Amino acid sequence: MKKKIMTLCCIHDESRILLGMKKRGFGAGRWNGFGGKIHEGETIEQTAKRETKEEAGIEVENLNQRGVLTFVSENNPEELEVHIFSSNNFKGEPVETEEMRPQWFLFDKIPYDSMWADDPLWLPLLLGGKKFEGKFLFDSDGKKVLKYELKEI
Ligand code: 8OG
Repeated sequence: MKKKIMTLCCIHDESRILLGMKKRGFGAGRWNGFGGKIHEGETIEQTAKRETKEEAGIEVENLNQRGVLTFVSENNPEELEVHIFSSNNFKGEPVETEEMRPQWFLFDKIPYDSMWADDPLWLPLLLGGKKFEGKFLFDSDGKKVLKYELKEI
């Protein structure tokens, strides 16, 4: 199976998380953290920092490694391996970019209905300080989680 390595950076403090509305491409119309595909010659941490700068205009410091989630879709031979990071520390002000429109959300107002279907399963673990790993099988249009395994590590 072909594997694509990606990052996702969740920036939060004790009560709020910074999400971006994806304006184009894969996941458009959904709120998400910031991230994307690893480039040749980059470390995963470099990818996480570069993508967050490109998508939200901020420079992340102190990345914390929180887990690896694997996503497969029915009828798609490609597997996505997403390395999840968190940070509560960045330089600059979040700005709207061509790719994303950032906005802060209180933890009890997280817009799960407009996020990937797996997010309500693992994001509470991340916000609760946990590390985790998991694997999710999506239906072919990427809307429903058909099967999953998730554990704290
Ligand atoms: O480069 P591009 O914008 O296509 O990257 C897609 C981003 O979306 C990348 O940060 C990884 C992330 N992502 C998935 N699947 C899922 C998912 O199921 N949930 C969340 N929260 N993010 C995902 O590729």
